[in-house]
Amino acid sequence: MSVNRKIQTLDEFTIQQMRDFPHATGELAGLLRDIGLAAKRVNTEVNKAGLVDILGDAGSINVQGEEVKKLDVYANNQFMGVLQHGISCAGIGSEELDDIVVFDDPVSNNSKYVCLFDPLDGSSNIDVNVSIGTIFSVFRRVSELGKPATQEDFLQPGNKQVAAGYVIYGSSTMLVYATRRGVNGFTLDPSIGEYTLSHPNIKCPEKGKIYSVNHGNFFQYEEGVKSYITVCQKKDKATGGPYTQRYIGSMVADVHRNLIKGGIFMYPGTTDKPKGKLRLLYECNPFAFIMEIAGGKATNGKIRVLDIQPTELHQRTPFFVGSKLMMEELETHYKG
Ligand code: AHM
Repeated sequence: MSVNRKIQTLDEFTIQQMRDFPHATGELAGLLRDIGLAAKRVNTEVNKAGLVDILGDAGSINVQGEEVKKLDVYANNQFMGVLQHGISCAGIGSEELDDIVVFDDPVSNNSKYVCLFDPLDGSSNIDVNVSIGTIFSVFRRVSELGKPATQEDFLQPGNKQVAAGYVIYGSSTMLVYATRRGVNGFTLDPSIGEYTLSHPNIKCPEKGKIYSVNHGNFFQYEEGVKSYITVCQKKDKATGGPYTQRYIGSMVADVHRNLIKGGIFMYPGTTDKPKGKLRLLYECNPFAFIMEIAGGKATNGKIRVLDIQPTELHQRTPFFVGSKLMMEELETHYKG
């Protein structure tokens, strides 16, 4: 007899997915569980962010006698800690750290995955109670199992990602992750402390009504980008314009909204910063992967983001991501 389960937790879901692959080792499920756990801890601290003046500023000592860390350092340590002490990850790369951290112990050296993450993206928004997030990307190692992971494991193009996802600390906390099988979203139910499947098989609408870009930089964008932005603002039956402009300045929140509702997010290069601001490995690759699996597109203005061969850990890239038809319209104006 099979019981009809209405609620499915993240763990139940990943185990269910494993059952379809009899040869799966459970390492990826373990990795996602570890990420989910670290995110719960970060979520607890993010929710208390407004209390920081009561509990003590970064650099001071809190009531428990512990040093109060800046939230992004705290988040970095939580993710690094759970992955290091888990059994599914050979090493990490983090936006917070200059270099990769290879765990190099007998268990980790036999783990087949490495993980890259931005522990707290949009952290400048914490002070004003705006949604922020964690972004992660998982690669299968190319180095020999049984030995420590190497830089090569981390510098793989995004099309080699095995999974990618994000956690949004918003009006509710959600973990969304993609594998080649689909994109699924789980909302944290605070009453049981579990992520439960709330957004199964997310598909990005082919076309939306939202464009997200930092307008303050408008005069620094290339002509093609300006031309597309102008199209977004025009009343036009063919495009469905004018679109609505929405830009939080917290990428996880901006792209999450556009993924669900349909839309386009752009962080182009500027005359001051031709490569833009966003990091290929920690921000763009994961969102490009998620969006493509959901049916959307992601480019740097010239090529698919997922086809960029990274040369350094912290490299930046212009980034355009969103609904398929809106991205195709952008391409008619801007070829990088
Ligand atoms: P951060 O690493 O300082 O948090 O910056 C990343 C954030 C993204 O979440 C967001 O899309 C972008 O910076 C906003 O930048 P800008 O204020 O230049 O528009």
